[in-house]
Amino acid sequence: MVQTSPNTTNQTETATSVDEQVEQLRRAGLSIQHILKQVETFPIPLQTELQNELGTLSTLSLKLSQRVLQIATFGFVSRGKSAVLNVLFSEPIFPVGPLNGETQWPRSVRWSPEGQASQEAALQIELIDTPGLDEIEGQGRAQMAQGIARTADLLLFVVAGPPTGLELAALKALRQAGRPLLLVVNKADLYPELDADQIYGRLDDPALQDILSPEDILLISAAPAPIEVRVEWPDGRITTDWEAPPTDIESLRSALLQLIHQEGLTLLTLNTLLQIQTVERDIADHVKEYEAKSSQSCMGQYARLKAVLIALCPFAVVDMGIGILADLLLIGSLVKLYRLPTHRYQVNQLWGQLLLSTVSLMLVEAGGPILFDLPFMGPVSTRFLPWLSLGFLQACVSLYGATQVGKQTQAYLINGYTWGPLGPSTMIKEMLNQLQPQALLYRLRQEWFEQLR
Ligand SMILES: Nc1nc2c(ncn2[C@@H]2O[C@H](COP(=O)(O)OP(=O)(O)O)[C@@H](O)[C@H]2O)c(=O)[nH]1
Ligand SMILES: [Mg+2]
Repeated sequence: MVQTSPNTTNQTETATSVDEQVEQLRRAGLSIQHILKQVETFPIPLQTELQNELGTLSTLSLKLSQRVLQIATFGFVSRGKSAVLNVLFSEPIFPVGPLNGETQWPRSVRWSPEGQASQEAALQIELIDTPGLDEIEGQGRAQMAQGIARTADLLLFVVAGPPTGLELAALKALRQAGRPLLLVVNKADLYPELDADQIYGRLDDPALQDILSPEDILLISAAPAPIEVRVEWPDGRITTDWEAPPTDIESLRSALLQLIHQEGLTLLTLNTLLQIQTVERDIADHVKEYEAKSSQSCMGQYARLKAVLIALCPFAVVDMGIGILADLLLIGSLVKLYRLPTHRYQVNQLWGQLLLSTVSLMLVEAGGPILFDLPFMGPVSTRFLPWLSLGFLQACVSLYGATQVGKQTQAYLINGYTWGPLGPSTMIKEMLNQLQPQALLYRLRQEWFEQLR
């Protein structure tokens, strides 16, 4: 939970020490290198298909090595998103104005907050300003917002005074990105009576109340409207003048500093790992597709060969031998093809599937002759049909068995990939288990656990 006191930025309050957080960040970097090395061993056409994924991985790798924590603003037009970032950055870097559309496209700037806890834990902060959600037309607006929200580490949703119904709907849509969120209520100078609890009360949606608590609702005035002041001159003249009251963003600044100090490294590492996990799943899907459409699809080849040999061979014991051998060869060649690290995860299901394939073949071998009342004597013409039927049944059962073994092996390999010692899922699970209930990230813990499969 974000507290607003600037004096509570104490690293020892977090469950994981700075050293551990730095180590987790380093391991996340290694996880990317590991995937890149694997992809290098893939056939060239497959590597070409993976250009987008490789591009994302190198961006993530750079983000980790430079330790860039991205904070993005979202909200409707003229709520003061640009003004808030300017005050944080202490320079008028983003255009601000009463006219709609001052900010036409997303822009970002690096911010180095003073007083970072230690050199070791220091982070670079990238502030990202976006156009108003209601400025860009339809599809483009949703895509732009979702695109930035999915990659940014922290989202600031800026409203001016109490959020409107449309703003709450947009906030809910943004929440789908599954990123930590703060609700920034700007222009508080115009609403002196407003407080965080009142606004929290307006979030009548459990999905929003789950992720936001009153402490995550920050009332600020980034560029308070000038107020009219009466000036009494020594000669008795009275005139009026306009004076801009001082900005008040202290609650936001201290909440951000606290978050950066206490959870910054974890936030960066965890968010990057979640993205690595998505990329890795995409890569696994590409490999699966590539394997399936390739004329040398080993799954198809082994399954067909197994079915033909078993259907043709009249000896039950030999059939069993062929069945087991073909399934084992299939597993072996898939392991080789995927070049994925094997891991004990799900290995029991894999052996279970192999056993099921073998037992079903055994049942057909034992029950088939009785089922078809196989004639061993008599003219060939009367023996042909029952034997053909048995062969067909054997072929179907072995084909089905091999396909199931193949699919289970694929699932096992892909899971082994992401659940290996350097796999993102393993690291995400470890980090989620270490989160403390008071952390902002803790609110998303359950959701992120559910994404692990
Ligand atoms: N009264 C008041 N006006 C503000 C405040 N912050 C920004 N504004 C004004 O709101 C208008 C829109 O600001 P801008 O930052 O361009 O909004 P954006 O479209 O959300 O980026 C500008 O005229 C600002 O001066 C504030 O705290 N109080
Ligand atoms: Mg703007």
